[in-house]
Amino acid sequence: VTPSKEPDPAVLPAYGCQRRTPLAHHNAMLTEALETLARDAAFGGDETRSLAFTRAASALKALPWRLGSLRDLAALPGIGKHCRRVIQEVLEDGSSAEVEAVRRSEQYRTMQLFTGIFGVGTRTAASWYQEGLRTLADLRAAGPRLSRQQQAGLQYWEDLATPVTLAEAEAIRELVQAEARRILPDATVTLVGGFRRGKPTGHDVDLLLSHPEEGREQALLGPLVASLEQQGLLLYQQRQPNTFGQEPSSSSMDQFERCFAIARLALPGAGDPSARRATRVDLVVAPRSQFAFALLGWTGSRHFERELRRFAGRQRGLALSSHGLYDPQRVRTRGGTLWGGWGAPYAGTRAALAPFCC
Ligand code: 8DG
Ligand code: MN
Ligand code: MN
Repeated sequence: VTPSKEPDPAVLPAYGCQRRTPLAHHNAMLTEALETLARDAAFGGDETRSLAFTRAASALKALPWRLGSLRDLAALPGIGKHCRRVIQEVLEDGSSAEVEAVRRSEQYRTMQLFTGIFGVGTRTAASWYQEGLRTLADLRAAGPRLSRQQQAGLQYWEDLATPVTLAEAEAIRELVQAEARRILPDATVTLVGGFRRGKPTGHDVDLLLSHPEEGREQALLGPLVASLEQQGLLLYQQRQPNTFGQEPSSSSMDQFERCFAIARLALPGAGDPSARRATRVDLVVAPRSQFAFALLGWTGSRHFERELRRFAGRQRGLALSSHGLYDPQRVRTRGGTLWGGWGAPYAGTRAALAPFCC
């Protein structure tokens, strides 16, 4: 059945979290063009502009037919002038001169390369670009200025640039769960991130760890990482403690205990048992009371999460994070400031912030 091409304003709700956004959709040429501009704007530090391009691309992914004319844009929420122009160009000429120029530019290509390295964010990549660095060889020559994390990212760059398959991710989950259960028999290990959204490949393996008994999960990550390390399964690991309810966090990161690691694992199906590959693994630990929110928050996509939080705030007057869903009105000040990890402060204590539901 060919879907109707008649624009229907009711087809697409305003928030990304209210729509189905399938991986395989009908407007890949347009979304790739817009996402190139979104990345380029983010590389230049313009988050607002980047978000406008991302929003337009997100809406197009949810469109149940191939966009044939600008008239169809009536069905899409929030397409600004600049996006319209790019879409028109692609529709008429098959490509956008602006997008093609970005794709060819040395700055964009270098930023893509540098921000693709484990441990390298936009600002670091931009400062390296400003200094005239262009290649991985340039970075290797600049060795001493790299953090331990960046050195590992550079050292295993080739392996880490190879997509992780679902089979590999499942194998890693099994291995981590077996190890976790040796430490705590009822520990749970859940595959989250892109794989939980049904993606067949990913850039890393995101694992959410928990335990049915509140508090027991605190005794998990330390021994787990130590044991994996002892077995020679980790090439790099960097642990961070849980800071929920303790210190203000201005970043959009949540405050769970975690470990960013590079694992060294046998490839499933590889005949040679010594065939091992470096794979990025994120281990996150959530207490049972926050598990549902952590599961939701770590499933992504980043844009879906952003939209979900925007919807919660604007449409429901609630604050959503990977730790809970709160009514800011009901949060009483009993000293201390609690930050939910999404950038907005809420006064109150940990106890006063019991989530609505789990
Ligand atoms: P990919 O690895 O397949 O490329 O994509 P992904 O799985 O969607 O992206 P990711 O970078 O691995 O992040 C997984 C999800 O975890 C993402 O939707 C955002 C979410 N997330 C949080 N908190 C944090 C955090 O503190 N850091 C990171 N990197 N991601 C977080 O909820
Ligand atoms: Mn991931
Ligand atoms: Mn990750």
